[in-house]
Amino acid sequence: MRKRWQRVVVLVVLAGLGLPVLPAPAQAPATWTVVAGGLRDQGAVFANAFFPRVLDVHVGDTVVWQFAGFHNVAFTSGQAVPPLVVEEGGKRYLNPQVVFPQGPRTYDGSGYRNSGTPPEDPKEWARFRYALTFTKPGTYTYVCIIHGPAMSGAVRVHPAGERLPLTPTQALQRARQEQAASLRAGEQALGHLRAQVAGGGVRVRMVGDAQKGYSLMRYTRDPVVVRAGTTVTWEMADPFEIHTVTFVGGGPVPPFVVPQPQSSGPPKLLLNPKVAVPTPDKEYAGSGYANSGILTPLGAPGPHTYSLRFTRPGTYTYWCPIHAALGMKGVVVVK
Ligand SMILES: [Cu+2]
Repeated sequence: MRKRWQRVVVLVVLAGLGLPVLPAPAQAPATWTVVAGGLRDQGAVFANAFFPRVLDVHVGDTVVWQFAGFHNVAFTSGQAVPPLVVEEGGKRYLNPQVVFPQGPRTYDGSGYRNSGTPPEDPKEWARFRYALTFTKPGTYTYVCIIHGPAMSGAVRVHPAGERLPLTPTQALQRARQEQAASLRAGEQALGHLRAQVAGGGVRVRMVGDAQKGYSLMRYTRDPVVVRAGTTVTWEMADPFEIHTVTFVGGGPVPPFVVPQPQSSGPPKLLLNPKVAVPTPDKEYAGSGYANSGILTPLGAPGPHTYSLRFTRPGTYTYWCPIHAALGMKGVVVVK
């Protein structure tokens, strides 16, 4: 007992001299990398996951998200996740709380932090980064609001000096392995992406896999060939994405988002009604504009399907304007 008191006295004296009393932190703050998404086959295979999905770091460390797709990184601290789309005056806009950066670049487990999204052009994605420094130990989950709760990750922030399972270099290797596995699984699915004959019609499924962390930005590998009078039904089977089925009849593919400049601040990002709102067509006779409107991911409120009966022989190309930059189009051949 006396010895312990003597030690305290010595420490207090040392502290008074300005000498270091506590052991110095084991290491300087480290920087870690998380890869957001991934792309393969000219954008046909799209990884919808964070790699590594769980990352262990020390308090004081910084995590840098490196983007490989159109995603965002949002920490909500247990609060409700902001919606991707907001309505105003009968129009729908992308939520500025999602598409623009929010909050300071440090995080202690409270408040809202958001990376914002990269520019729309896929060529710009790889340059986009988001850095966040973690100032308090804890386990923090985050989500990509663009792709919903199926695309989430976690950062486990350990107290200083605690042993971590991986170094930053090893964690990045793990990230690359996980990303390659997701993209490989997507590529395999792409290999047998075919329409199915079902109940007198033909079904085209828009595919994704929450477990394996990918979506396919194609409808079918090969054109869908049907007889005149056949109904084709497109069906969402993807937990992450929204798509449309849009026949443009030789016209241009309309943009999904129309930026509206404001007198001050960032533009408002209008969802083009031409893409977002369905046309009433039940049949397609080979010309004009026929559009499904937004088909929503599995697990979200619908619509999840769109049907058109093809009445006239011809070769018809259709698009998903949301993913046109990734080459998402398909062909129906009517005989
Ligand atoms: Cu799409």
